[in-house]
Amino acid sequence: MSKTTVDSLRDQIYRAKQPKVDRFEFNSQVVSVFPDMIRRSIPGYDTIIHLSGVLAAQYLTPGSRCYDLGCSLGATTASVLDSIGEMPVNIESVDASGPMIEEASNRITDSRVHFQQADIRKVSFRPASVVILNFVLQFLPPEDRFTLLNTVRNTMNPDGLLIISEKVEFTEEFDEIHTEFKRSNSYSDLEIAQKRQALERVMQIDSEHTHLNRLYEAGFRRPRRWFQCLNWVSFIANA
Ligand code: GEK
Repeated sequence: MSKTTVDSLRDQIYRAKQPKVDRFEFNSQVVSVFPDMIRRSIPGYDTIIHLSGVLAAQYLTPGSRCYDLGCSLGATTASVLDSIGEMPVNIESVDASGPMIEEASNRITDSRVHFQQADIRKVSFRPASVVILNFVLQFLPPEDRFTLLNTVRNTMNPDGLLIISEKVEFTEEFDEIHTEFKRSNSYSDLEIAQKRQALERVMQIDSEHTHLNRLYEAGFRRPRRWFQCLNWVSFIANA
């Protein structure tokens, strides 16, 4: 029913010294190395993606809907498909980047999945049992985050599940270990520094406290952390 591929080129985008480091964009160059880039940058990425599918499957029933917001190449979408077997559901996988959506649609062909190029702040949400935001809220302007979560909450089915994974503010110690993690994955200090510069102001992280409070205020019940690896965290909450 579905076809997924996970191959990717090695990320060398920031390997050479750049005269001027441009603002980071999810363009076709990033798409070509994305699976390699994200695995070498986010500790715990594979576990979060795998478990997102397992968690989603607990809440999906035949005919229900799941949103994968900021789906990139559809890793989370593929994990949900792996966990639900042949169950007939609707998966709405949304990303603002044209090159991401184009490549995701090549990688995953399953009649239950609908890929859409759109800004997640402008989606007309329909009732859903599961909504997943894996590493995307941190790319929205902070002032837009509450409105999105509140809209999602108000359109979800009662008791539905929200999964939200992010980099969060923790101690400098964890930041330093994260840098060591990237070095251990063969990123040089120049690559790490240039990528950090490119992401400045593009990716703005919150504290765990801000996340949990915002989820309560948006109307979610029992927001809770189910995973943490250094400064990377995943929360779940119920509608
Ligand atoms: C994964 N979830 O593999 N609307 C829609 N998409 C957006 C927006 C927006 N306003 N802003 C950013 N994006 C994926 C990984 S990556 C995380 C998510 C990372 C998209 C952007 O185009 C990109 O594809 C994705 O959010 C973030 O688990 O690269 O660190």
